[in-house]
Amino acid sequence: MTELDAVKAALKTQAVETPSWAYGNSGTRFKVFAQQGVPRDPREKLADAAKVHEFTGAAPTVALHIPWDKVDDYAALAKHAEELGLRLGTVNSNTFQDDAYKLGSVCHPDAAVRRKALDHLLECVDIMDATGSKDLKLWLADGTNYPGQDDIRARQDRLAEGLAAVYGRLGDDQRLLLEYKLFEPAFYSTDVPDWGTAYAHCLKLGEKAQVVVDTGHHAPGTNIEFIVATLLRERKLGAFDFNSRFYADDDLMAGAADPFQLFRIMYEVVRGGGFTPEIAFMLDQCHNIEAKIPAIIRSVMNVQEATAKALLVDRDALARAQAAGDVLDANAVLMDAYNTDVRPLLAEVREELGLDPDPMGAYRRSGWQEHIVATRVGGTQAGWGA
Ligand code: LRH
Ligand code: MN
Ligand code: MN
Repeated sequence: MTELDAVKAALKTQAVETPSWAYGNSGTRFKVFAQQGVPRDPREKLADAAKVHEFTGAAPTVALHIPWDKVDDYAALAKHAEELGLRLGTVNSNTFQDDAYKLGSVCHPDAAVRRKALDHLLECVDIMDATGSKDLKLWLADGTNYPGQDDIRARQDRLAEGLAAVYGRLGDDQRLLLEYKLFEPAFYSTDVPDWGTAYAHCLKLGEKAQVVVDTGHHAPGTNIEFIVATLLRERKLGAFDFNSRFYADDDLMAGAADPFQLFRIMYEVVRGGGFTPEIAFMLDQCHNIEAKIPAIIRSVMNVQEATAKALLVDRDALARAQAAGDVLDANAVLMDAYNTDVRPLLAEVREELGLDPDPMGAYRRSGWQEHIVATRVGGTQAGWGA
């Protein structure tokens, strides 16, 4: 096999999970802009996700958010996904949209609120049992707004206790994925603000607990690829939430704001042996002003392009330049790969998979957008941003 064939073979295995909520209406706290043809229920979200997979061949799973995707029968929803050529992926918990959670969820000072949050998290594991999902993703909106509002250490103790209870409920093949976020909605202290805190909790919990890196959840200038390299080295990287940011947690299309950063991240993934199904490569974004399905197709393509470039890095030449201390050559090897136009290569990969080489054009020509606009009235909101 030539090196190029190996790159192509790797690209054919790529799977990007799309989030159910990206198909719904969304916005900012200022305004949710309703679009035409938006799904009215989880089944219609899956129908749109199936189109993304049909035209990219690289989006076989869909993440759920509970209760945004609440249904009576989760096994039936999983079966429906299968009929559409999809599988249900990560179950995302939601302990941030209930009045009870004003002062937090599993870190709340009141034991009754902590119990309510824990019950929800345990219910998410029940749902995973029904859907066959492997991963439970926890993002906690817990924190405080004012110094002195609550005891920072006591909140960590409550967090550890809550996480341990969820961890104890996991099946052998299930994982707890802990997502950190620098700030928001709390502004003074956040209970899981960074990878170090998430890592410390996951380390204590055990092998089935791993960290989620959401690319939008860092301070400007943070070297995210360093975090990725470190977590991979410690076998504690569980998943990505890909999206783009200019300022804060903007949730723009992955690879739109800083494609070079996405390349650097994917290079560390490839370098660290992380390009495997063990790591969930998920999108976590919303499309407030752009058409949703094509935006998700574009995002999947952006992840594919960053991955192709990362796979093209001449690692032998890079290792030689690094060992020789040749700073300029080493940097040039990396930049050569980044500056390669991989679009023709990906078009070839798609053709070899029996797909249209141009997923955006194929979607446009498919008539699906016209179909959903004509048949769906009153689309659902993604769940937040109102
Ligand atoms: C929090 C977050 C988390 C949520 C999602 C909707 O900002 O990234 O992953 O579940 O947004
Ligand atoms: Mn996220
Ligand atoms: Mn986020």
